[in-house]
Amino acid sequence: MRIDIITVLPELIRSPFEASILKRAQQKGIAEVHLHDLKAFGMGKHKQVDDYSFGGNAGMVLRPEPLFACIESLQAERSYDAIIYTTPDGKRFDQKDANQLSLLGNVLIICGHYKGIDQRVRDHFVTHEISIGDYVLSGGELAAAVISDALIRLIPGVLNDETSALTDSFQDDLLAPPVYTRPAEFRGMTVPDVLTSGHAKKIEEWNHAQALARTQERRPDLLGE
Ligand code: 6GU
Repeated sequence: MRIDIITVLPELIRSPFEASILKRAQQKGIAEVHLHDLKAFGMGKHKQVDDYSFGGNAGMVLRPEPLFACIESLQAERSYDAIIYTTPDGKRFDQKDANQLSLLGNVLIICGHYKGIDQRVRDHFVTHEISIGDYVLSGGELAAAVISDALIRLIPGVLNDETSALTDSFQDDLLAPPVYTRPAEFRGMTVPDVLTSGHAKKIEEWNHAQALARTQERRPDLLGE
């Protein structure tokens, strides 16, 4: 998978791609992430990328010319299976979206900023408008990093058996059960006996019951209630 990200603040999201799982995925050649500074396509000697919105709504909007120029220069190199725009008024991102998008080859993410981007860019290019939750961020960059992480970790070969995505919360519409590691007793607090019993079937049943109870308690909406 290749992810291209268009942003006015590339420095804001460089580091997540330079550590841990996302770094290793790129080193293994399984994923590539490329950041593109929109200011390189800015207008005039000040490389302007934004302007006041028509109609008087306070706040700056990214102008169409730099975005069209940037997107078209990327499209000249490859075609995109999805062009995502990160925006709080988009569809709320969930694990099903991540699973589907993780199967794609070339993904372009346009980071919203200020009051957003000119609607003509959305109408002309964007295939997916995505929000990562019901709260407002200063810009779409952190959302783009979140989405990229969620996609890349699902690509076969990125995670090993111990970190397998198959046991993630949400993969079966259940939250993950509690987990324990050594020592079996710490400051008088013990690990549930079943987990140290070596009885695989009983452990699986316990995990499922715990996952169900936790989901019931915290996220009954996932159980359709
Ligand atoms: Cl994608 N962008 C911004 N600016 N805020 C958000 C968001 C995106 N998702 C939730 N809040």
